[in-house]
Amino acid sequence: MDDQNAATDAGTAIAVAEESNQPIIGQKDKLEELCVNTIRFLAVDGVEKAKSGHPGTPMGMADMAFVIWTDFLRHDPTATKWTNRDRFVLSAGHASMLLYSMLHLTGYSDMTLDELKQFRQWDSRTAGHPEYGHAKGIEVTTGPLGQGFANGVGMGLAARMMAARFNGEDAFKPVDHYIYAICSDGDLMEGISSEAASIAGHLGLGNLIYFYDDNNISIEGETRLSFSEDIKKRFESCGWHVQKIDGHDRGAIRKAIKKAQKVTGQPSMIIAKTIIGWGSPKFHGTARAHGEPLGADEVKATKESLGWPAEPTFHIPVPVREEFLRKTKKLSRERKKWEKGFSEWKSRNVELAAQWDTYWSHKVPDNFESELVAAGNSDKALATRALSGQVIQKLAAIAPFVVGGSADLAPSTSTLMKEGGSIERSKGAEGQSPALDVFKGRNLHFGIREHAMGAVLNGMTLYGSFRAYGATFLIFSDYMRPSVRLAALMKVPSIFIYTHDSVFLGEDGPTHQPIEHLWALRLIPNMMLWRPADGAETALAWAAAVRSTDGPTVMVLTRQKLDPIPRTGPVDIKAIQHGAYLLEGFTEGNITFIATGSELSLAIKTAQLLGREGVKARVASAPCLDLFDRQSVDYQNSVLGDRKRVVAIEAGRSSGWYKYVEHGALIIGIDRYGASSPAERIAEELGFTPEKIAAKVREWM
Ligand SMILES: Cc1ncc(C[n+]2csc(CCOP(=O)(O)OP(=O)(O)O)c2C)c(N)n1
Ligand SMILES: [Mg+2]
Repeated sequence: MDDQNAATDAGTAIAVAEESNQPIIGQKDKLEELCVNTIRFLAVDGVEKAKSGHPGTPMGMADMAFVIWTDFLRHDPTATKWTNRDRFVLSAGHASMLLYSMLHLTGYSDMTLDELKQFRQWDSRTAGHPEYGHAKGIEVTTGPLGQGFANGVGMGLAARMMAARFNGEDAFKPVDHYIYAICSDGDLMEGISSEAASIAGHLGLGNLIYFYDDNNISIEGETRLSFSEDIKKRFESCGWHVQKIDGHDRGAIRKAIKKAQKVTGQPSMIIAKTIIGWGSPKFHGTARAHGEPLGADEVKATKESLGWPAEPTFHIPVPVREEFLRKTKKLSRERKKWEKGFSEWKSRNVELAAQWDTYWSHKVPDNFESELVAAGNSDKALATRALSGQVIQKLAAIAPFVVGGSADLAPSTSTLMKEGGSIERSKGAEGQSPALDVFKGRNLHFGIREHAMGAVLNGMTLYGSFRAYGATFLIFSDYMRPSVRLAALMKVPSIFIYTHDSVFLGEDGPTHQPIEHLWALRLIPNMMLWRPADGAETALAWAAAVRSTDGPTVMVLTRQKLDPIPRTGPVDIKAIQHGAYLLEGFTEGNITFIATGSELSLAIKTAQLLGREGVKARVASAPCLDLFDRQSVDYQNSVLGDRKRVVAIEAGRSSGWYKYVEHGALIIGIDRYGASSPAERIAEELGFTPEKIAAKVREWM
């Protein structure tokens, strides 16, 4: 049957089902029907008990989930970090009961029935949306729609890059798995999915097998209210392989997945027509089924209509439990087979095997920090973006698992690994997906797609083998804030590089000049923001970023050149790692300057100027306030001194500094938008010169 016929057929079948509301579509295998209804009613009961959640979507997706998880998804609940497992991303994360039920039914030990009963309650593993880290087997979440779609692309890209590195001539291929995802109308309405689909299609990520839960419903009602594009054409035009099926026909789902698996040079989108709230006599096919409990009467009616016992709730028939475990066991045998093949592969490929371990362990040399500090050294005035570029070249040499790219700004962000090779289509083959070999490259080209870049980085990082960075201008961090926040929330150590970090970028003007961004980013909990002032601080920011295991790093770098910070003798690595520290030669005085990044040399010059007038000032550099916050109060006091006698200087919003000083202190920030002009004039106008600051200090004193 061709796609068009299949779709028409699906439409007819759905119409019939809607009419009769009998489970007549899909294979009429009784046991399977029982399994699928178990998934449905776990969601119904979970939401009912919590009095909150989304029952209808799991009810509609149950057939897809059942087929994916029991016939295809190679996973082993006893080895949840198996590197070659298939990944499953529930991009429509509001359907979280679906995922929790699958984890429970397939035997993930920490997803007990009690957890299902604690859906959406304090401290349960079954949060409203399935966050990474809450329970084993949750690969990634989407609370904000569209993110999961793009995370999956990052996982697919990482898998391709690993395959290029390790699937050689040897008959055994260590990397040969898929990324399965289910996304929804909301995911596809969000722009991020278009960006991510565009990248995935461009790169021909044939390891992606995505389902679109095409149920015509979102919160406000039918999608005809706001969504009418041709999804098939949209994805085809992005280079995807697209199929259309009836999402309740398990035979069709199986066939479609098999077909998708054979398409190796294109990502696959399977558009599956489904009915939200399938089985509910009153609410099926309506927005009512989306986001509220069915209510006692409708639960009763639904159970009756599908021949399900009203009691007990959270009912799992014995044959269903057995069937799930039997099928999961069969799938997990693949792991044992893989382990055996892999250990033989290791003995045949000793050198590659050692590299493999480095990728997955992120092992760095013992003297990692000092090697990077040496690489970041410069006697001349250089921008911190350029110093970061020097450090990146060193990382390229000593940390093979570090990869990254930029949203079309690599020359400006200085993030290119010079010897890294680039993941791109070859010249003369613009219409074709890149060959696997190309994925050996380390430089990624995200195109001008910051939103997807953030989420792709998170997906790559979650994949496990890479420490990935993405770069753009600080102003455009706004375009990727949701991903930065999710990385922090889920403790994912992605690395975000933001250059052109202040009004001193100059002539591009206020649309490009960050003002509130430093504090806006610092407000995100569980994230380290570094704004280094010289090569040593930049190097240690990188070291911390690469070593982090429990949260993202944001690195904020200048466009303009900065005078080197006077340091005599070896760099005091420990001091910098405290996040803020007093500079040597500036440890005595009645007032304390504290500054970050480009304003540190300004603070030094001002202190020197005042020094000539007999005013002694201390100067503290604060490259990472998030780290400084973790130090003891005694240490913090030792740096800040009398908190009323502090002058804080930073080219951005001033308000955040009141966390560190008492009222009466002097904060020199920028609480207006910038202007288009050469940087020197901006500094003059906004009072960021030693003379202007010294004048303010004199007045304040
Ligand atoms: C970025 C973002 N905006 C809004 C929401 C709130 N929200 C959650 S589900 C939903 C509707 C989703 O419709 P659809 O994706 O079709 O899911 P279905 O109703 O079919 O389950 C909305 C607006 C969200 N989670 N993320
Ligand atoms: Mg929908």
